[in-house]
Amino acid sequence: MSLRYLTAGESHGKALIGIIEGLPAGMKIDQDQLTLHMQARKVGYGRGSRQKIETDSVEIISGVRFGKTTGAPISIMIENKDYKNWKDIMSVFGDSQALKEVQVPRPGHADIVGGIKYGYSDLRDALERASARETAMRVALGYFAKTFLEQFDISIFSRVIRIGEVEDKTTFKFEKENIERIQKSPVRCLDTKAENQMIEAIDIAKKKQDSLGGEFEVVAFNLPIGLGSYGQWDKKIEAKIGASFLSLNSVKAVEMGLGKESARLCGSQVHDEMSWENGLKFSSNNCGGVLAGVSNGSPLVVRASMKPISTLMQPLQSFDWSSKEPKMAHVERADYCAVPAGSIIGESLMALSLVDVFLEKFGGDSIAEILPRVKAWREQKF
Ligand code: EPS
Repeated sequence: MSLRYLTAGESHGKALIGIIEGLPAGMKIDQDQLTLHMQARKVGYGRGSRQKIETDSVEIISGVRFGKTTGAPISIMIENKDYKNWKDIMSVFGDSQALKEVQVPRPGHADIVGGIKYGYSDLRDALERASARETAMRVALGYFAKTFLEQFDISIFSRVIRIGEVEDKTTFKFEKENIERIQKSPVRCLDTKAENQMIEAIDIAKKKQDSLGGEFEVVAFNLPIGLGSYGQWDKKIEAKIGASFLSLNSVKAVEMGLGKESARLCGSQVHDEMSWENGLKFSSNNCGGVLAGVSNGSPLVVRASMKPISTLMQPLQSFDWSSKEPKMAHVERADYCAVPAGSIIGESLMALSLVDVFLEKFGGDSIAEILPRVKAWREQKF
């Protein structure tokens, strides 16, 4: 693995912490860009009130000096602004006896498996770390990965293509107008008709005190051919992307290119025809930019499906963790739909996976060392 990263922190604890290691020296880091990058995950129709409390400002602790990476591990911190309201409940020392413990696990959440696995009496110990608050840190780490890729003119965009039953069937063309349209949309949807229906679907779910899932698409443009490898299972781009996207809270399925649809079609309808015109050309991109674990120069297209949020204001049937008597599930403040946020997180996950395969191929200690290597690779003649 050429790039490693770790996160720590609880949803209502003092802060989230992240470490990213493997990025070269000499990369320009801009605090304003980082702040802007963090805002996208906080917005989106269907979010709960927590986002009004958090600022998600990132403090860089190490690995950056005078606005440039040094090549040392980068460590960063995001303070949880909500912590001041949870100081007693999330206290590092003392005891929890006097506090109200979470005793009724929510169907679909980590509460019960965490409780059994770690032997907690207060199920809050499970939900605090399992919470999607952690994704704020992965997005912050993703800023460094995206910034690295931008040095090589690689850009990553995302959009929402489904919320519940509502689907946006348009294809995404890499055009400024489309990108701006998605960025302006409260549900990050390209098609205006679908956007209105998605908003309506979220409103209905909220009214019914229910939640909604959906699907988002992440696309990376201008990747060089030859990233990843079929030489070993864990070196394939699909393996890295699959693991990373499936590790995102609520994600239940990940597809690349035509994805599941390819199972229904004949080979002649699926495989992208090729030609050589001053370089490799494909007549379509059903494979989603990857052949046998290796990038083929077409846009890398990934779609992920998210299940609905598991905290329901109208709770489902569960049981009391101490008495084992039936009881309705624990209710706590939550989002109604987090798919627009999911799409933003997906961009960072994609960036982190791609930097890993990129460094495996072109790795070096400084940007200055890597740039000519990539240029020469891109310009080679066959
Ligand atoms: C989450 C529950 C909500 C979300 C949270 C993820 O938090 P709270 O319980 O404090 O209302 O807002 O997501 C974030 C805080 C975030 O920044 O994304 C959960 O249970 O996963």
